[in-house]
Amino acid sequence: MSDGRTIAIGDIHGCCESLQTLLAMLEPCADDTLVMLGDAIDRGPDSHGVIEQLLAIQQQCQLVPLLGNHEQMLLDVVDKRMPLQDWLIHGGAETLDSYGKDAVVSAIPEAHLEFVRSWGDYHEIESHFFAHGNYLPERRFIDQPWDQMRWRSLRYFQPKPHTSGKIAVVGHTSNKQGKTVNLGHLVCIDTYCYGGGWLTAFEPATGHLWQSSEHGEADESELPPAR
Ligand SMILES: [Mn+2]
Repeated sequence: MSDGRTIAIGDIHGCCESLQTLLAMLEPCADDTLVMLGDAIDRGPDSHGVIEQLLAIQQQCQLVPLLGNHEQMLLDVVDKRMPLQDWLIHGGAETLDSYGKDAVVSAIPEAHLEFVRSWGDYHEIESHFFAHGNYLPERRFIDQPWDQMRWRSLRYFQPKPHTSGKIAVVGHTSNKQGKTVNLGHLVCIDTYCYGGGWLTAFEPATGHLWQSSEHGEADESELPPAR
């Protein structure tokens, strides 16, 4: 067992500057585990740079990247399970732009695709579990329909506490005011970075929050009480 910290990072969505600022604040060391909650790519300015940073940070600490629905779309397009156009209109166009002017899907290096393919569905620790979007409260983690849960917004389905008793840490449902949401049994840290909000990191063990923005701002606070 490592004595390091476990810290979740919310939806990055191509916000490379914010990720850089956040990592500088966290100063993760070899014993620390960063759980990236998915949607690292799409919509924001530099998905290419984000993937490069995530690859690089693995030399510094433990990285547990989870698949978001946007990585799912990328892989579905690459594997020809989804029309390209469906991804492009959901922020995939910005991702391709970050790989070069007029870049096409084949411009994405195989190493990046293989990396994304290695990402997981969920991660759990003693007290909490981590997933991209949502979950079914009565199902065991290994039995969850993660392909669907990656897409399911908290706006339409607010799950009851998970049967395991563990607290959920999720992203996906962006809070347009840039605020974290604490329901007690669920914490959502998608704070709308690409839309002018924050990129948020959250340490479940302490409730500490680190936030950075595309404008170079940085902030630290504690998770507000459950509402
Ligand atoms: Mn999402």
